[in-house]
Amino acid sequence: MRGELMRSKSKRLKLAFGIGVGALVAAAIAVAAPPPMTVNTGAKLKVVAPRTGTTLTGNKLRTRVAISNFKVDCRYAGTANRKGIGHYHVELDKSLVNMFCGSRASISMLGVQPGKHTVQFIPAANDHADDLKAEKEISFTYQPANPLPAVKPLSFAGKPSISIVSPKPGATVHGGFDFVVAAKNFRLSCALYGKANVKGYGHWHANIDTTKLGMMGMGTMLGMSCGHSFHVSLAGIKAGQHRFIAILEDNTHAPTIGAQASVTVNVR
Ligand SMILES: [Cu+2]
Repeated sequence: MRGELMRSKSKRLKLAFGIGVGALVAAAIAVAAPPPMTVNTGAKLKVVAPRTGTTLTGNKLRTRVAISNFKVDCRYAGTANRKGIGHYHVELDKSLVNMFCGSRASISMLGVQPGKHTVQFIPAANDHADDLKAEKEISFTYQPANPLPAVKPLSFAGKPSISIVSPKPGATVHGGFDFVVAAKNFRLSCALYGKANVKGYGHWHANIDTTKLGMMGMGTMLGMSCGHSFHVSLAGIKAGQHRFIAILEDNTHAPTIGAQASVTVNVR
C-alpha cells in the first residue's frame, strides 16, 4: 500500500517534471523562432521588371516596381510606424537584400550560383515588418555570360571592430547628419547583402536607441551601409537625447560579428 502510494507519487512528480520541461522547450522554441512579423500596409505592389522566366546573362538583376496606395519614404525607416508610410524590401531566394524606396533597384549576382532563383518584393512598415499579403515573387534563371569570381574568405590579424568617427558624443544634431564610422579587420560589401556568409565580409546597420526590437534587432534600424557613412534623416525622431548605434552584420543581416559602437547626441 505504502509502496503503491510512493510509486504513484513519484509518477506524478515525473509527469509534472515532464510538463515543466515541455513548457521550457516550447518557450525556447518560441524565442528561437518568433512568428514572422506581418503587417497590413495597404500597399499595392506591381513588379514591372524583371518578368517571370527571364534569363539573366549579366551579373546584375535590374528591378522595377510600381507601388500605389502607399507613401514610400525611407527617411522614416526604423522610427515609429505611420499608417500608409513605409518602404519595400527586396529578397533574393527569400533572403533579405536591402530596403528600397526608389522604383528601381539593382541586385548584384556576386555569390549567386548559376541556375533558377526567385526574387521577392515586399512592402514594409517603418519597423521593417513585412506586409506578406502584398508580397510579389518573380522567378528567373541566372546564366552568366561572364561568371563572377567566387568570394574567398578573409583572415585578419585582429578581431573585427567598428568605431564612430562622427558625430562626437554630446553633439547637437538637427535636420539630419552623416553617421560616419570606421571598421577594422572587416571588409564591407554591398554586393554580398543577403548572400551566404563569407568570413571577413559584411556591412553595418545604423540603429536608434536599441538593438533589441524586431527581427534580428532591425525594428529600429534606420538603414544599412557598406560604406563609411550613412545619412540619418532624423525624420520621425523626437527631439531630445538619442543613442545612435552602428552594428557590424554578416551578409544575412545577423549581428553575428559581435561588434558595435554607439554615440549619444542631442537631437534638436
Ligand atoms: Cu543588413
